[in-house]
Amino acid sequence: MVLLFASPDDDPVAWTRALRRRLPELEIRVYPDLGDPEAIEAALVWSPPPGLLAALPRLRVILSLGAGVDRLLEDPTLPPEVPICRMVDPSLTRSMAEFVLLHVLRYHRFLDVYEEQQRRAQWRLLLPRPPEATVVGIMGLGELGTAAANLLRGHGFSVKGWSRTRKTLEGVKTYAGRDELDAFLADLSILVCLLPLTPETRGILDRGLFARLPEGARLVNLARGGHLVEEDLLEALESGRLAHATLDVFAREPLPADHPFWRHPKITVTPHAAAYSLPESGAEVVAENLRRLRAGRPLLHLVDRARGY
Ligand code: NDP
Ligand code: OXD
Repeated sequence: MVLLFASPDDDPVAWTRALRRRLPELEIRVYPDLGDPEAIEAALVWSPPPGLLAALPRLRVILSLGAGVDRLLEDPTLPPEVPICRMVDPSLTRSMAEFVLLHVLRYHRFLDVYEEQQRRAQWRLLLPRPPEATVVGIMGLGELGTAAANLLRGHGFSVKGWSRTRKTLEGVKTYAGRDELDAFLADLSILVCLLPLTPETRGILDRGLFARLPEGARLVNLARGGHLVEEDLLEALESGRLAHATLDVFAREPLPADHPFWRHPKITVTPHAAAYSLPESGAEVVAENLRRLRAGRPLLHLVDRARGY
């Protein structure tokens, strides 16, 4: 079988090595060296150029190097019948949960306030609170949201979660659907977004939602830039409705150098760095799906195109 690897952000050498260890017979071609496109049956991709996958006439599976497949689905030329599998990998899940904990701890221990005080050379102690006094709400209780919720709960935070369909998670107050969104938001200290970007969730982090959070809440968006209405965030920070925001994902990536988020005193910017798949563990997931494809067995982590995730 021939696999095409195409990603501007992942190391083709490390992935090729890790895949070959598991599937020695696999031929791997690295974009842009396609060779004969007719021979390619599988594509392992992150942000492939639009039209690339449509140019592979015998493609049987699209394996996403990312957990989110919104960019893939935006390509109007995407072959409609080819199954898409997204990345679900222990190293990705662990690194995301760790990143959520990091930012929740940062807010819980007032580091954003102390950074601001440092800029003014102000020495002022804020009395620490116990973790259960900080209420963290996670939008999206899938692979990543569930792991983050469990890690936060283990640390003693009060955790709430919101998803499309109802979930039961020990020690986590769960809410489902738009009808329960207000109750989910009402008492949050920190809102963490881990939703997939779909037509239903695009622009969900807007003025209307911020108005339903307690005054002075903090926002952590680690999902997609398209979830956030940027002008509404700037307005909410200006008015004090939100005290601070941490953003890892943006409508345009890389974030343009002249974007106001870069220099905003109440925004922390990271470069889509929240979570990553280590080739060693990610390759195992990919190899398992290629074995399944060859054997005609059901593929893992299939994307429901109609749902958008
Ligand atoms: P999953 O598909 O496992 O989980 C998605 C969750 O979102 C599910 O709980 C789902 O509900 C919920 N959801 C979807 N649509 C709605 C809706 N309309 N209303 C309420 N809840 C909804 O995804 P992952 O956890 O693996 O990944 C989530 C996202 O994280 C990715 O799509 C990607 O955008 C982002 N990501 C960001 C990274 C980074 O480095 N910044 C790295 C990896 C991922 P239900 O369970 O009911 O279906
Ligand atoms: C993503 C990822 O979907 O990096 O953002 O996996």
